[in-house]
Formats: sequence, C-alpha cells, structure tokens
Amino acid sequence: MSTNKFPEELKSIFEEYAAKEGDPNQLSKEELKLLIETEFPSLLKGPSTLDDLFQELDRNGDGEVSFEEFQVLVKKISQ
Ligand SMILES: [Ca+2]
Ligand SMILES: [Ca+2]
Repeated sequence: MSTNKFPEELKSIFEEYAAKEGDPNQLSKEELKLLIETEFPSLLKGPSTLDDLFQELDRNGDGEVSFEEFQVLVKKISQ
C-alpha cells in the first residue's frame, strides 16, 4: 500500500481528528474510525476491520490511540 502523504501531513491529520472529542492528543475509537474512513478508506478493504486496527494500534490498552501509537498506522500506510 502506498501513499503520497508526507509525515508532516499525517501529523496534522492526526491532530485534526484527535481534537474532535475528549483528549485533543488522543484518538478515540470514533475519531480513528472517522480518520480512516475519510483519509485512508483503502485500509478497510483488506481482511482487517476497524476493531482489529484499533486493537492493534492501542498498545497500552487505554482505549485511545496516542500519536506514538499512531506511528504503527503510519508505517502501514507508507509500506
Ligand atoms: Ca480525542
Ligand atoms: Ca493507547
């Protein structure tokens, strides 16, 4: 999967969606859903569902995805 988005763009995308509700530095599941569906819909065309993706990203299991945890997705996107 390839993307033409630059890392700085991904950071601003993260910040834009993370600020929608609750903690502005963390993506809730709802925010992640919106981000993926809007920016990277092709990620959901494979076998992984949003639930799988969220579980994979939320390493510390606090129910939110930090920018650090989001890097896993960034790597996926840039592969
Ligand atoms: Ca948030
Ligand atoms: Ca987390």
